[in-house]
Amino acid sequence: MAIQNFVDYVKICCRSGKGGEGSTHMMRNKITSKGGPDGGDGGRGGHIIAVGSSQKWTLLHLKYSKHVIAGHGGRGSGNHKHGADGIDKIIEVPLGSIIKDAETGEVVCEITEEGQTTIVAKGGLGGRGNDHFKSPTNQSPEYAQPGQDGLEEWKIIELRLLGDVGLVGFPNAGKSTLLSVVSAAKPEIADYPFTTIRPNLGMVAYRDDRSFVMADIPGIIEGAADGKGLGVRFLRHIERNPVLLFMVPADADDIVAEYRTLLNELEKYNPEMLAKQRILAVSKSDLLDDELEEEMRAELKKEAPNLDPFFFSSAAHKNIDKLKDLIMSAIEDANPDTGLSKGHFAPLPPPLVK
Ligand SMILES: Nc1nc2c(ncn2[C@@H]2O[C@H](COP(=O)(O)OP(=O)(O)O)[C@@H](O)[C@H]2O)c(=O)[nH]1
Ligand SMILES: [Mg+2]
Repeated sequence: MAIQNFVDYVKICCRSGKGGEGSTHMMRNKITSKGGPDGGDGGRGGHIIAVGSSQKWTLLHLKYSKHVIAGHGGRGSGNHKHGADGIDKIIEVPLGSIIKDAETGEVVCEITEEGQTTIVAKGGLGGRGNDHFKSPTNQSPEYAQPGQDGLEEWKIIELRLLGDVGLVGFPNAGKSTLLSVVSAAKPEIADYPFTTIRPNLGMVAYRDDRSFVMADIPGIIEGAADGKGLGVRFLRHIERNPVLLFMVPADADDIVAEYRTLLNELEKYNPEMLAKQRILAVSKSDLLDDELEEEMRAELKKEAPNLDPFFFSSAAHKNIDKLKDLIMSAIEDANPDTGLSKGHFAPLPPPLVK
């Protein structure tokens, strides 16, 4: 999938249908020349309805349809005939979509399940026909209600991938490599920053037929939370992951400082991110021999006694199983009631086509 096709944010104008007007018809036929009112009600205007679909992976299909418009309700007619309801407009959204009001930022709904439906903009009510307005003093009202106007509202749809553990690190930390080693996902990997230009999810098989979902997002760069670079756009994808795995490569100049910068960026983006379970891991530990690793541990301990970073190497497959244990127990700690992840398992995106 090309980058520009991975659309995870759209702003659309939802216009629901106007209700049909009620009829002011009076009954007339061969034997009744001056019958009473028999005008039917107008039909309701069409709704704009969002439906969750596991067949959609992005919001691309909504990117070029800025205006989403539902049909108007039909007018009522004689003989108490109800007007037809306006045609609803259905928009399919991927699981993990969040719909917000563009003006207030208020969350309208969050779609996480296949077939889940929500009315995003309600159609106007149909007007009532003259029959409803009969009274002892006015037996043949020539009045009927007009239909209620539809709504015109801007909505934002955001896609957040759902996973259990999110990888956080600068570009080149080895995030995508780790995902490719522990899951069947095939993320882009290369020795230059910003290889990963869209998020990747991988299902990681664990012991006893259990599994968790790992989310690899493009690397965070300093200033990401202020909107610099690619980083911030993707932070929302790990906003709901209960566990974050921070990765700093063994050849970093200053591991503790890098970790603090990452924390800082996350906090600037959303302070709640720091309430999650965190693991700090030093990746690419194959670059260190045992002696050097010990030295580094001792130094880190001196500098930040509480950090206790975990060393692993995807390339040498060193400590990978232990890392999985660590992640799984963090997921369990995050969701103590069930012992299982509360993160919904989002469908995996289709394989990359380059
Ligand atoms: N020596 C070593 N290199 C690694 C390891 N993991 C990843 N790399 C290399 O580091 C570079 C960046 O890796 P990548 O997974 O794309 O990093 P990302 O930007 O964090 O996703 C690539 O050249 C990888 O081959 C590792 O465990 N050891
Ligand atoms: Mg990557």
